[in-house]
Amino acid sequence: MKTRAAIAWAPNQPLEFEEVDLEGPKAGEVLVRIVTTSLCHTDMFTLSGKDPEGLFPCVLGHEGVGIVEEVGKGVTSVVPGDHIIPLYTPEDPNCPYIQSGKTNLCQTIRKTQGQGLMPDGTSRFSYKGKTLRHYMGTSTFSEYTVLPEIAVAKINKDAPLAKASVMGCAVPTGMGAVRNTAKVQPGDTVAVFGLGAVGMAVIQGAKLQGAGRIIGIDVNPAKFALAESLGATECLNPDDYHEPLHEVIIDMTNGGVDFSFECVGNVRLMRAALECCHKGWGESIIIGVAGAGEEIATRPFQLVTGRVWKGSAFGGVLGRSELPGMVDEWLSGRFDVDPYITHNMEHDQLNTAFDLLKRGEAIRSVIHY
Ligand code: AHE
Ligand code: ZN
Repeated sequence: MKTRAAIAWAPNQPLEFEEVDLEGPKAGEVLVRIVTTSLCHTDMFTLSGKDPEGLFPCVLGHEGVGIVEEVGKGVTSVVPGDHIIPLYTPEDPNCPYIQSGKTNLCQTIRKTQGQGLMPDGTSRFSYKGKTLRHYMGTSTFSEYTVLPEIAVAKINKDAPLAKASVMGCAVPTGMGAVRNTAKVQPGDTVAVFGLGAVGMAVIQGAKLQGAGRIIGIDVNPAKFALAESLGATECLNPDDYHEPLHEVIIDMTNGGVDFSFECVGNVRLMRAALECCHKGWGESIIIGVAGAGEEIATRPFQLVTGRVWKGSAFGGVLGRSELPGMVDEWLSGRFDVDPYITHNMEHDQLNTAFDLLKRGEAIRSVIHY
C-alpha cells in the first residue's frame, strides 16, 4: 500500500513528505494507522546525527497512538479496530530479560530494531524502490506503520486519540522513572534537571508519590510556571548563580537531595545531578540520551560515600502489561496530559515542530494525520 510519510534522508536535513510504499504485515506483525504522533527530543537527537544507531534514510517518530488496521498470521492479542500505543520498548513474555522480572528492557527484537529493520531483517518501507529504515521499531511519522505484535500496547478505547500520543514516551518515561526506578517515597526531596516533557512528567510523578520538595532546574525560566503548576515547589536557573550547580542545591537542601533526575542528555549536568545527591543515600537517575562518544565522569569518592548512579529507559515500564494501566490512571483523572501539549499541527508541519522544540518553545507538539 501507499502511505504518506516524513522521510529523513540525511542528518540535519528537513524531513520530506512523500507517498511511500509500505508492505503489509508479515507473520507476527500488525498494520497500524497512526492517528496522532508527537515529537520527542530523541527524534531530534537522531536527526542531528549524534545517535550512534541513527541510520538514513529513515522514517522517524516513536511517540504515537493508532488503530490496528490489519494483523499478520499468528497474531492473537490484537484485532483490527483496537487502539494501540507503539512500543519502542516491546514486551515479549518469552524474553529471558522480561522473565527475570528485573527489567523492562526486552531484547527479543532489539538487534534488528537498532538496525532500523523488522524482526525478519527487512524493512516494510520503501520509496521509488529505495529502502527506508524503520526507527526505534515504531516510525510514527508515517500515517501507516507496521509493528511487531510484541511492540503494541492495547489501550482503553475511551482514551482520546488526539492526546494519547504523549503516553508513548514522555509520560511513562518520566513518571515511570520516579515510581519504578527511583521509587520516590512521601516526603522525599527531588531535583529535576531539564524541564522538557520528561522533566515535567518526573515532577508530576514525584508529586503523586508525595515528594516533599520538588526542585525544577532549567536555563529557560519560561518553563518554570508550567513546572510549578505540575508540582515543582521551586525552580532555579543555573545561570543565576556563580557557585557550581550541585553546591547551590546542596546548600538549599541541607546536604543534598534524596533523588535527582537528569532529563536533558548533557553529561556535565549528569555529574551535577549525581553530586547534588545526599551523602550516604542520594540516588541520581539518568534519563537523558547523550550523543555518540560522550562519557560521564565523577570522583569515585562520590559513590564510595553512598551516592548511587542509575539509569532508566521507558521509565522501567512494561509496555504491554503496565502502560494500559497508566492510560487508565490518566482517564480516571489521577493526572492530566493536557499540560504537555503546547502545540497541535498537521503532518506536513513536522519541520516546524522540530524548530519549536529546538528553540525550547514547545513541550510537545502533537501531529494529527
Ligand atoms: N540509540 C542511542 C540510545 C537511545 C536511547 O537511549 N533511547 C532510550 C529511549 S529515548 C526515548 O525518548 C531507550 O529506551 N534506550 C534503551 C534501548 O535499548 O535503546 C544510542 O546511544 O545508541
Ligand atoms: Zn522519546
